[in-house]
Order: sequence, then C-alpha cells, then structure tokens
Amino acid sequence: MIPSLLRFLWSIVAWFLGPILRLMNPKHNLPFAHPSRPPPDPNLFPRYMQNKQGIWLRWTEWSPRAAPTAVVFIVSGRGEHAGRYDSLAYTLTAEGYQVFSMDHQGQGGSEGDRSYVERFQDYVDDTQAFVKRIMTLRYGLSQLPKFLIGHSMGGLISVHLALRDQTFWNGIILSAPALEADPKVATPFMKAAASLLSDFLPKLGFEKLGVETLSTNRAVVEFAQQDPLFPGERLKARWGFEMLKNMDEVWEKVNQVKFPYVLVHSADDAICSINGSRKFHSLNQSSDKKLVEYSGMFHELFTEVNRHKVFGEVLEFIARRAK
Ligand SMILES: *[C@@H]1O[C@H](CO)[C@@H](O)[C@H](O)[C@H]1NC(C)=O
Ligand SMILES: CC(=O)N[C@H]1CO[C@H](CO)[C@@H](O)[C@@H]1O
Repeated sequence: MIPSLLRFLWSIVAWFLGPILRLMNPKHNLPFAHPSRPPPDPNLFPRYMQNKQGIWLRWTEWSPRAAPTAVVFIVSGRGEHAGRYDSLAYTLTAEGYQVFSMDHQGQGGSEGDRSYVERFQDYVDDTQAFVKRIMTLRYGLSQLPKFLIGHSMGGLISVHLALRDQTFWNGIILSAPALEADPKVATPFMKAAASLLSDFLPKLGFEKLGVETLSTNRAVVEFAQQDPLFPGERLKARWGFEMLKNMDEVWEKVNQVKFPYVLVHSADDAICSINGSRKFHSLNQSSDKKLVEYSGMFHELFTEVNRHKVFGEVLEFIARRAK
C-alpha cells in the first residue's frame, strides 16, 4: 500500500518536474559510442559491427568441422552475452551447423548504456542488421536453411524479428520467451507509472534480478555470480516500459504468425511464466508448431542439468527442417 502510494505521489511530482527532468535525461542521449568515432581496428577487433546508432556490437561465431549444412542465430536474453551459449553452440556445431550470436547493445562485450535501450525495436533492428551482415559477408551461408533461437528477452526479439519476414527463417526456437508480464506486477497502474518514468527518468534503476533462479544447476549459478560480463544490472525504467509495450504488440500480431516454431518452457520458471508460452501456442497461428513443457527446471533450459533433453528437441526440430 505505502509503496504504491509513494509511486503515485512520485508520478504527480514527476508530472510537474517533467520539462526539467526531460532536459536532464535527453531522449537521444547516446551512450559513449558515436557514429563519428573511428571504428576499432578490424584486425584487432574483427568481430564487431556498428549499428545505426553508432554503437559497436560484438559478435561471436562457432563453426563445424566440415562445411555447414544450416546456419543458426542465437538471440540471448537480458544482460547476457554470447559466451553463455557455448554449450548449446558446441552441440549445434557437432551436428554440422554454423552458429552466430551478437551481444545486444548495453550487454556483454557490446557498447551502450548497461541494461538500457531507447526503443525495444532497436534490439530487433540490430539483430536484423547483424543477420543481414553475416549473410552478405558469407555469401555461401545465405543458401543454407536458417534458424533462430531466442531465449527469454531474446525470444521476444525473435518473435518480432520473425514477424518482419516470416519466410526468411526455416524455423524459430523459443526458449522461455518473455511474452507476457506477470499480471500481478504489470497492473494498469504500474503500466501508467512505467510509461511516465520511461519518459521522465528513463535510466532510473529498479529491481536487481538475482541469478539464483536462473538454473537448478549450481555450477551455472556460481559461474553467473562471478561473470564480469553478466553483472546483474538493475532493470531500467525505459527498458521495462519498452518490454511491456512490445509484449502487448505480440498479442496484437499473434494471429499473423505463420512461421514454424518449437517452444520450450518449464512450468517451474519463476522469471518468465509459462503462461505466456501456453497462450501464444493456443492462439491459432502456425500449422507447424510445438510446445514442450518441462518441470523441475528453472528459466535457463539450455544450462539445466537435464539440458540434453532440451537440446534433443532443438536438434530434432532443426534436423527435420534443414533438408
Ligand atoms: C499463470 O496462470 C495460472 C492459471 O491461470 C495462474 O494461477 C497464475 O497466477 C499465473 N501466473 C502468472 C505469473 O501469471
Ligand atoms: C483453431 C483454429 O482457429 N484453427 C484454424 C487455424 O488456421 C487454419 C488455416 O488458416 C484454419 O483452417 C483453422 O480453422
């Protein structure tokens, strides 16, 4: 009661202070990267690309021993970086697939304000530009079947990306996608407050998410606690508002979804509820779709003790469509 009252009073104060706060938090306050800045030496930093905002984004690739038979793009979740997908990527390269992943702006080895984005669609634009760049650089790969694997926030990015060009991808794999906020948290009042703060204090930090409920695999949690590239930044106002807005957009467009997909999600996921995945799956969209529910696993199915079961689903999905 008291926190919501304070939030409400704060919204009123913020309303009056708006013009001043706007000046203090300019909307297009670019991070330290700038388009006029010379690019890093490509010989020293070959795996960087510059996005439309001038931010340098780092990417990673994993190659199979022989000529690849399919190409897979991994879209990581909030605060993450490509290195957290080594185990999944090696599993894919062992099957003969070429794998790529780019660290989102504000995350991992990429530039940008930590855990901040001006517009959620900037993540989608960056990912689309990255895919396009790889397909141009490695012309041979563009002839191969293409797959997208999105985890958590990366799942939300992947749905938006796939909707832009549904025939480009041979299949989409969604792992615990962030499609729906907990209705107990995202109340209409909270949404209104988030909208206000997103305008007036976009970089205001909120909750800090712990890593304990990422995986039941203790080794993964302990590693995450010490990973300097995964520092567990506070959620920021603009980021939160943009997430909510883009989740809502999924439900407006869900009946347009035609792309083949497999959804993997655990009923014991405390970070992204399985409810969103069940709802997405129940609304008729694609004729080629599958939802696999697990229990006893947490949010990161790809790092779980029993991840081989999840990898099995992913490999089977790709193998069937990579011909
Ligand atoms: C998920 O759905 C169930 C059943 O409708 C509900 O009881 C539960 O509160 C929901 N959980 C979240 C996080 O939305
Ligand atoms: C349950 C449902 O709405 N099914 C529809 C899904 O889409 C196909 C093709 O558009 C329809 O034939 C089904 O009736």
